[in-house]
Amino acid sequence: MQRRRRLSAITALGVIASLIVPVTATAPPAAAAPAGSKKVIANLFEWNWTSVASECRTTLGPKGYGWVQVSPPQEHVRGSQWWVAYQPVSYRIESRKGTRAQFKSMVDACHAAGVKVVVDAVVNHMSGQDNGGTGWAGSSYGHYNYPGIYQTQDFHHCGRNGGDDIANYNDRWEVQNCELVNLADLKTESDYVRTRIAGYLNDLLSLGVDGFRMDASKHMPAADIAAIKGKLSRSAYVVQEVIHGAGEPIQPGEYTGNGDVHEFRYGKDLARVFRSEKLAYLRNFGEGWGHLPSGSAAVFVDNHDTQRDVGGVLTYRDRGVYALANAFMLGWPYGSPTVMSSYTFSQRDQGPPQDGSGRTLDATCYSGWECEHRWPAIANMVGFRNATEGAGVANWYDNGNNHIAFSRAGRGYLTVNDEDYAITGRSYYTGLPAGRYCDVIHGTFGNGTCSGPVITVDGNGWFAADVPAHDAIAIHAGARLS
Ligand code: LM2
Ligand code: CA
Repeated sequence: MQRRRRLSAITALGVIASLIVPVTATAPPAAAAPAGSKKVIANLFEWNWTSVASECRTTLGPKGYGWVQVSPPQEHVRGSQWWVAYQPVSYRIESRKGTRAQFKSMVDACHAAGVKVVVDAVVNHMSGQDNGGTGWAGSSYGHYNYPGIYQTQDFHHCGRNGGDDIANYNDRWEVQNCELVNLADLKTESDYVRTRIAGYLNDLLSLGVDGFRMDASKHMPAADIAAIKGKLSRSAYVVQEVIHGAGEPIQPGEYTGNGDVHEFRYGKDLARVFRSEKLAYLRNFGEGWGHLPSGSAAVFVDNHDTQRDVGGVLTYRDRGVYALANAFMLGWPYGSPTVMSSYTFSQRDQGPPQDGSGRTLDATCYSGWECEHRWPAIANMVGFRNATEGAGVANWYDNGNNHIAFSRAGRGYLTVNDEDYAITGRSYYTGLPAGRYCDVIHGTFGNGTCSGPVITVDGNGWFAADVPAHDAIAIHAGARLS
């Protein structure tokens, strides 16, 4: 068993093939998680609605993801780049990703699969086109004129920096009242604008949506977001995008009263630990590192912005190490995790695979689309997360360097070896009930069987196993054979 795994685990390039080999999720859920305990979000960035619907049915539901995050659904400016979605032209649910009807069927399909839907809501601004134009669905618009929705009096004109653009992030007023890269900045302090935004969000709620990722939240005062939230027709999950900047006046902590807040330090710090520091430092990762309180933090290894930053976070390009970082995130009980799912790109602005008219093509995993959320080490760790929800960390071990291990009291155990050498001849104290557990990093559990190595925990809570270089072992109560 060990030899087989080591052979499959290491390639000439040092890439851990076994961590990233595609899996087709035909198995039933690995763990029977209690209701409401499925908190992991899959961010299917730029997937079209029909592809999201089928992914909910075939993979997200079966693998135990509780949520899917989808890209902005409103009408947007025309263009092949991905970021056209961040330039709204109207609030019609009509985009390169699909029609209103397709959106509605997607929400229904995801719900039927037990997956809730969080929508990327772009409400700080409209387009950034000086000359206006015609939107995806045919609406004509000007930079500060969106017929029937917003006119010039609904936008900020901060009168700074020549073109009204934000330049100084050390100035709170400027960050919230000037323009983010020329995007027409809405007067979110006005009751009319708040009502209009809430109208859009309520329309989405009427289609069954369960939550919102509030784009560019730092550029709206927390009180404006609170006022918009107060106009919603029912409660919804809210996660706000507030990128932490050291020393800046606007801090992520200001927004926790409205809901969760993205903790951007998490992915940055995790990348630094994996690239150039020691995994041993992770023993107090999260609040111990000055990050947001766990109950308010929404975390991710990378997102659609940070994966495009130069020299930044770990991404799909890092292959096996990226899988290990996600396995750690899912195993470690800090914050609420989102798993990124990308299309392959070679240039920052490059849009998703699309047809001649700009319509997004169906997502095809491992060809044009990375589908990180299906990588076995990541997808199977969602079951680990669900099975260990609420259990604290116990039995931390580290070798002072890049080999760590910990249990999730009574429910699971994860060991990550990011050394350049295998760790052999060791036993691990798990505190778990005796039994035969599926190593979900290398095997999928279903119908009482494991497609990979089986780990035997003895009557005293110990198991013996070798861990190859840059690899991991994970076992949990939801994937126990006997
Ligand atoms: C976000 N969060 O706060 C999104 O996560 C991020 O992806 C968005 O930027 C941004 N805020 C605005 O919603 C992206 C992209 C930009 C792009 C904008 C608008 O990163 O590059 O800007 O969307 O589409 C592009 C051009 C920029 C131009 C602007 C307006 O790159 O040069 O500004 O359009 O035409 C003159
Ligand atoms: Ca603003």
